[in-house]
Order: sequence, then C-alpha cells, then structure tokens
Amino acid sequence: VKLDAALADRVRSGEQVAIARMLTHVERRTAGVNEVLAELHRHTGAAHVLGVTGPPGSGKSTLVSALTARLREQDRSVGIIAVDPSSIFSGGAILGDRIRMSDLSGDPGVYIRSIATRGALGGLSRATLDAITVLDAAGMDVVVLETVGVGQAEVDVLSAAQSVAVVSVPGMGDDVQAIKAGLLEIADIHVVNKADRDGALKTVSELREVLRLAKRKAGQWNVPIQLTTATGGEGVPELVEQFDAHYAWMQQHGELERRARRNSATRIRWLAEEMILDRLRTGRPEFDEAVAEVTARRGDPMTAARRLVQQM
Ligand SMILES: Nc1nc2c(ncn2[C@@H]2O[C@H](COP(=O)(O)OP(=O)(O)OP(=O)(O)O)[C@@H](O)[C@H]2O)c(=O)[nH]1
Ligand SMILES: [Mg+2]
Repeated sequence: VKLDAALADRVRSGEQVAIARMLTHVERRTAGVNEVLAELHRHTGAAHVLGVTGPPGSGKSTLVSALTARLREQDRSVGIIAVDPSSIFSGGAILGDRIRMSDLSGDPGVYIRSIATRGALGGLSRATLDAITVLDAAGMDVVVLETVGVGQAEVDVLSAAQSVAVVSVPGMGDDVQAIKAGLLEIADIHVVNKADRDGALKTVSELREVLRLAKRKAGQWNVPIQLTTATGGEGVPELVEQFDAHYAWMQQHGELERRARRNSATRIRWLAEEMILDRLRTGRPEFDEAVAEVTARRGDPMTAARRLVQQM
C-alpha cells in the first residue's frame, strides 16, 4: 500500500476508509507516514482524550462500549483505540467483537481500532500516540484509549490521555487492585465496575480511604469514585458527566494546557530517544568505529560519546 497525498485531507473529513488506511500506515511505519502525521498534527487538539485502564477482566471493554453508546446518544463521535486485546488471558471478548455485536456496529460516528503490542513496547507507544493524532484530526469529539493496567509501557501511554479512569472491581483480594498496580496517581476518576456483585460498596470505601490518606492539596481536582455495572449500563451516564466535569475543570484551571505541554514534551522525548538509540547501534559505521577506538585505547568513552552526539 502506498501513501497518497490526499490522505491527510480525507482523514480530516472523517472518512472511515481513510482513517483505517492511515492507521495501517501508522502501524507499518510506511515511508512518508511522518509527513502525513505532521500535517494532521496541526489539526488536533479538539478531541477529549479519555484513558480507561484497570486489571485484566475488570470490564474495561464492556465499559468503553457502554460509554460509547452513551456518547452516541448525545450525538458525539467516538474513536476508540484498544491497546492489545489481552482478553485471550482474561477470557473477556475483544473490544472490536463486543462493538461489532452491539448496536454500535455500522455507526459512522464510531471508529474502533485494536493495536497489538507484539512485544515491541516502544512501537506500541508510538503507534498508540499516532493513532490518537489520527482520530483527533479526523474530528472525533471523544477519543478513548483502553489499556490493561499492567506493565510500564501501558501505563506510560496513558500520559497522552487528558482524563484517566481507573477501573477496579469488587472481591479481588484485600487490597484495591488499582493501588497495587501503581495506578492510583494517574486516576482522575475511579470506577468501581461490576457493582452488581457483592462487595462493591466495600471497594468504594477502601478507595475513599486511600484518597483521603493521599490528602488532596487545595485547588486540586477532587477525584470522584463512580460505581458502574457496565453490562447493564448503570452508572455510565454519570461517568460521562464525570469525564465532562473533569474536562471543564481542566479548562478552568489551566490543567488542559499543562497536560498538553507534558504530552508534547513526552512525545518529543520518546521520538528523540528512539532516533538517538538508532544511531548508537552495532552496524552503524561511526558507532563501530568508536567502539574499536575505545577498545584499542586510542580513545576514551566520553570523547567518543560526545563526538557521536555532536554528529547527530
Ligand atoms: N457481573 C458483571 N460482569 C461484567 C461487568 N462488566 C463486565 N463484565 C464481564 O466481565 C468480563 C470481562 O469483561 P471485559 O469488558 O472483556 O473486561 P476487560 O477489562 O476489557 O478485559 P481485558 O481487555 O481482557 O483486560 C466479561 O465476561 C464481561 O461480561 C459488570 O458490570 N458486571
Ligand atoms: Mg478489554
């Protein structure tokens, strides 16, 4: 597949076929994809980017599906990126299948894409961030990122989200899983899903206690705890309201701008790191030469490193 020059415009007009093609280019790193992404980047920033994370099987995909249905009732378009259908392990259905089975299938206001990790974590982060760019530029009102909350790369990638919901479920041991997984700091909203099960209120009070101990500073966002039953949709309209309230709060308090800057910094840093590491590979003549030099004591590591960095 080759990249055609009109692709950026077609993505921007929200054409599903163009979005799909562009995301394939993003995953395959087709030659010329960076130029199209650069063009698209200028037209981003309007979408509200949500992150939904939590332990495997906690109901993230079911929740995202219910959330999407609610947003569609409000006539908002939704782009969904599911990072790694890890459901093979938890027995949950792959998000795409879930949506395909639901009323949302064939809805032109919904676009869904799964990105497989394939063990390449750097690649995962980049493809995911670029996918957000594509869906944002395509005019999606809301972009939802579903990632399982295990592994640093999955957590890192959530820094691209503006509002992160961390999903917990009742009865999975003594401690709230979100705390164990180190997801507490990134939660803008806590969701206790499977509220139809015993122990949901106990999980809520455990979370409340943890949040109390974390001692919110004056002027900080007050992290809410939302009970949901994703399978029946209970609590989902309220969750949408929480996301909207968080967005409004960020706008009013300069937090949206602060997160945008953080996101830009992260993206530049990740890309630059990738480029630098690529230059410092065995097989690169200037790198091999430096290695030979230092090994033969004709040069020292610091001088060699400085020279290589300056050459970049
Ligand atoms: N009882 C109950 N079951 C639920 C609820 N939400 C989801 N489930 C079930 O929990 C199982 C896992 O749901 P998924 O939505 O696939 O969970 P997930 O977190 O996306 O799973 P992974 O992507 O594999 O990590 C499925 O069998 C769902 O039907 C709920 O609110 N109540
Ligand atoms: Mg899932």
